[in-house]
Amino acid sequence: MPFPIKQSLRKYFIMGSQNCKRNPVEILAEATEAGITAFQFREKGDGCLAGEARLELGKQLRAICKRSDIPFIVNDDVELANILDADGIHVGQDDLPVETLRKIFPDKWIGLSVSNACELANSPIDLVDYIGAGPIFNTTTKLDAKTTVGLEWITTLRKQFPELPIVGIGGISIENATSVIKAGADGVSVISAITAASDIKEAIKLL
Ligand code: TZP
Ligand code: MG
Repeated sequence: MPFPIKQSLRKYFIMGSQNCKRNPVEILAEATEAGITAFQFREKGDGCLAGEARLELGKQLRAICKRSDIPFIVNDDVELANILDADGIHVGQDDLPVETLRKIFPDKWIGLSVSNACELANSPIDLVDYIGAGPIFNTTTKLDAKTTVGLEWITTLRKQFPELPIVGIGGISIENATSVIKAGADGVSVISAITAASDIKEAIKLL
């Protein structure tokens, strides 16, 4: 993995076509020009693409990341991560176990969502490259999001794992992003702060 992980987590953009009111390829192209530091392809939820259409979009988004030299991470799909030659895969607590994933992908980044102490206790943190902590704030983007955990969750994780790459997620906006960093996160991951912005470049600059 040629990318420095903590720097890559700084402005981590997550998107699938279901999050977009216009062409996701254009949105990602603008976002990379504006300085996002990593991208996750998360084609998931109401209205998402499947099959060939999903793969086709994935190929285009992958190509943009390659051109812009930022890591391309696939959400929760081993086959897609393989086909698209992703730099990493991000999974939740109910997805394929990290132990299994690590065997499949000795060299790819593995990101794991961790939302509370119970999940943390059951997570093989030594096998993951970073964790996604949240939802920090209320979000309407993910309908089945877990209970909002607040900035305290980041503070707690940071105390316990001084060196672990941590990215905050959930309801992060231009207005509250700094508080996430101050609480101890290495970066912020956002969907709607970018996809719903009237001026994507300005939004990313302000983030
Ligand atoms: N996981 C926890 S909250 C969330 C995900 C994928 C959605 C984040 O979207 P937004 O629009 O940045 O709140
Ligand atoms: Mg998942």
